[in-house]
Amino acid sequence: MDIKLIQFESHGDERGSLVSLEDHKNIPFTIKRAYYIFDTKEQVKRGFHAHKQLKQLAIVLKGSCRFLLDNGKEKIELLLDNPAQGLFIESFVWREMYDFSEDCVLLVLADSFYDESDYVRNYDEFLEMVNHDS
Ligand code: T46
Repeated sequence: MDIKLIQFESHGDERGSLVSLEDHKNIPFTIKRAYYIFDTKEQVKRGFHAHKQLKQLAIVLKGSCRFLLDNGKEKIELLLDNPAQGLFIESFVWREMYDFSEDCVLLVLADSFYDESDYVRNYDEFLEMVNHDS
């Protein structure tokens, strides 16, 4: 599966913690866009799509949420609850996000600008695309 959990160096001292994110150092691409998801209502599920090109890295800055990741062959469920960890997601990975804690703030860094034509929002279409060559 083309995903990776990246552990960031946390610069901590008696004042607290600090994590720094840098293109092509601890972020495996050039950051073109950042967005964040917060104030998510109870029982809400988000995502339900894959991307054709986009690479992204998700960091839960506060609280927690779960990701279901699916490459058409296997599925992995991950709990994100550590602001010093980033989940890198390559293209052609179906994602669903759920179990958002009330205080969850999910930051996502992306390697491209927003482009609706890059989304695959139909699961059967996604399966056809990833299983095309096998
Ligand atoms: C992803 C997961 C982790 C914009 O106008 N600009 C943006 O950069 C984004 C990301 C979204 N939007 C608009 C499009 C929709 O009208 O915001 C609305 C909500 O987006 P969406 O329903 O796609 O949100 P999620 O949480 O299902 O998915 C988002 C990202 O879209 C997606 O790329 O991988 O978070």
